Amino acid sequence: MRIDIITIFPEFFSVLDVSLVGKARQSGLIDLRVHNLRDHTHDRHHSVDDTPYGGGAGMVMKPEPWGDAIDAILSDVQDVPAATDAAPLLIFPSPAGELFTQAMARELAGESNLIFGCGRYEGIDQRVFDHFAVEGRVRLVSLGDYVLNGGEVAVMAMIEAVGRLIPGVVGNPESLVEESHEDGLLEYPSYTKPSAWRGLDVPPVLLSGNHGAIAAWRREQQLERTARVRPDLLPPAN
Ligand code: JEB
Repeated sequence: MRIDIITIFPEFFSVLDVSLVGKARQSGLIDLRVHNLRDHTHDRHHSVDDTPYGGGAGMVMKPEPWGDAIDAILSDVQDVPAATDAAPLLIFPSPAGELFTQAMARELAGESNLIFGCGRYEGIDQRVFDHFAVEGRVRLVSLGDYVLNGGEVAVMAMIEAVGRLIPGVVGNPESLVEESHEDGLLEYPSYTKPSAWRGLDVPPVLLSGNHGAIAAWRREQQLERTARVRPDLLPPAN
């Protein structure tokens, strides 16, 4: 999968050199490129923002650098005809976007080419989304109902969630299926050695060797936890 990121803070993304995504990049499973939006400014001060039409607080990102940065990536992607069938998907993190979920992560993991645009200030001029939606595919996506200062942290979360679903990135595919949200419930609690620690014992059923009893206990824990912490995830009781 090829992933392009446009940002005014390219240094944020140095964390993607490490851990799982870092290994996937080294092995060639993920081709990740970070682009500085300021490289696509043409004025002396490399301006990326201006005051909002209609007034209001803060600044808005100007459309021209975004248009030029995205055009440059799109023509570069078209020059390298990989196994790419569909057009690249443009994703803009936004507090006004649709909610990012595990289901969306699965959809995105099936794409061959993602382009992430990281806004700052009060966001990006609406015409950038409208322009690229005419010919291409554009999605505004929100991490959740809280306010961030820009799209960078949201993009890192999305790349981590999508990256681990790409075949070959996570060592054990079983660990993908067992996890939170893949079956619509929260995870069961996990324990490792020692069996007694600071007066707290591992639940005896886990030491019993009775695999049926262990599976039943884990399912019960999942249901109890989900009902207590995230009742919204349970199917309606009627
Ligand atoms: C994403 C962003 C800003 C109003 C207030 C602040 C670009 N879940 C999320 N919360 N906030 C963002 C997000 C996601 N995804 C987010 C992009 C930008 C916040 N801001 C600051 C914009 N409008 C600028």
